[in-house]
Amino acid sequence: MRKTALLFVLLVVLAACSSSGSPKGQPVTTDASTPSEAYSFPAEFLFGSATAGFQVEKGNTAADWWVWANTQNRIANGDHPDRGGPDALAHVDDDVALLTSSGQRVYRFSIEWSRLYPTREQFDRDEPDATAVASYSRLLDALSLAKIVPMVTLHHFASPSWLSDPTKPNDPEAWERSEMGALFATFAARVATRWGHQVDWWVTINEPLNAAIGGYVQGSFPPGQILAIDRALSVVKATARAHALAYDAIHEKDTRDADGDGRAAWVSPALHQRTFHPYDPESQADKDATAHVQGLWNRWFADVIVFGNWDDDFDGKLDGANDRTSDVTLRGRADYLGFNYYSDTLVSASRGIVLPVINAAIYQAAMPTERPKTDTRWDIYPEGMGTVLDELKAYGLPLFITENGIADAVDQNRARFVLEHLREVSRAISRGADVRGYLHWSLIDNFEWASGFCPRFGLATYDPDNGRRTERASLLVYTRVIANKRVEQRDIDTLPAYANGTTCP
Ligand code: IFM
Repeated sequence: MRKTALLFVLLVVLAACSSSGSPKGQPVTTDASTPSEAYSFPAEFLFGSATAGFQVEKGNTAADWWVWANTQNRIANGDHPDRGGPDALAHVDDDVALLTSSGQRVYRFSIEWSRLYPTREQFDRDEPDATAVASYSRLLDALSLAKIVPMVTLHHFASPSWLSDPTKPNDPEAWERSEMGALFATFAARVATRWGHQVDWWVTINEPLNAAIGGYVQGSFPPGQILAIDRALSVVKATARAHALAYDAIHEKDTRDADGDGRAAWVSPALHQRTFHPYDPESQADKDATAHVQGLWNRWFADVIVFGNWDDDFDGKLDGANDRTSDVTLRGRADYLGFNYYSDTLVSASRGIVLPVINAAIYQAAMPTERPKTDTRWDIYPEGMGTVLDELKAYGLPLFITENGIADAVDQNRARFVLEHLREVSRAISRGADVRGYLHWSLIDNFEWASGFCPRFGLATYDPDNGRRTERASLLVYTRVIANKRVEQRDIDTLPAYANGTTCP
């Protein structure tokens, strides 16, 4: 980290140490001369961080992503999850120590289907891999001992290779297989049966739309298809149905209230919410396209699982022959809405690759805006956090920010990024959003899918030779927010302005 940035971070920490309590959202005076606006959080608000199994574990040879990572040219720089990752299952105590020392009270991670059941035979006989069971039990026990609330994801992009064979891209694999949803629900039921006494917070499927786009539109995820729009849409539909099945399965099996809040299971997908703006703000066609894409991206899935409203042709209306409203097999399948927020999107009706069905081209990186960029060239846009919270508030459910973070290898922007996004969360709470928690992505640097190890999202990093963890300076800033349960405007003002990140593929 640069010396000047380190100095600023130290100043922030010292300033935070000297601050005093204030009512929510009220300006406070922390010393005689310097008034500072404070953005506070409810006492029970859960601060934490998130990871995902395939991104932090090693040796998951039964995952489709492992096969994919072994395929030439699929991962940037020839990276491979087994060469140089944080090896989380071998460093449970180290990671729990990171959580504990920073005061984090919730940790989201995934229990990997393919690690638990590496073969179809083991799945059919319900004979989970003993080492995998022991590893996840050890993690859950360590979290329980440290009084850290676990949030378990059941599908985070990776599928068992016995259900998803990336070497057969033209066959229906993974969510395209008719049996996948029911098998996923069986898996969910088994995990809930085994660990439900320790887990109340469940994420069924992570970012179902991103997985479909990655696999069938951009070709960066298995099965590597490009512009296969119909297949992408059928995958989105399959994941919505699979979520509903898994929701029911978890509720049937997890009847034990681990944290004593009166509810045994809180179940949601982790949606990926974004803000959207017209590429050309003067163009009516771009504005119309933006409204359409925003509705599909931010609301299609939530409308299905909350209201049972099924927009089969993705036209943004419920008037088609196969559209349905209030479908009892789908509605009411969310106890909270978990969502990931990272950045903004530009939408054009005519410029670039106009995709069928949505009739628009979308831009999410290296956008021609004035905003500062992350290492992955995403816009830094904290205001968007407030926008998506206001949008989701309309569903009338508790909200949980299941991911928010920044690729920032030199940690020059992360402290400001965390504070400014949390300021928006606090403001949204003041406007009436029922936000239960915030998870930073990520606890530790990890394998960023097709981009390999270049993007560094961690509050902490690690030595690839021995796995030793090192906290980044921004984690100290997050630690102070957690301790004080508030963000001070003065702390934000003390930090250096954002600098554009270095480029990762
Ligand atoms: O690393 C990913 C994660 O797996 C899903 N949400 C976005 C993160 C950053 O790209």
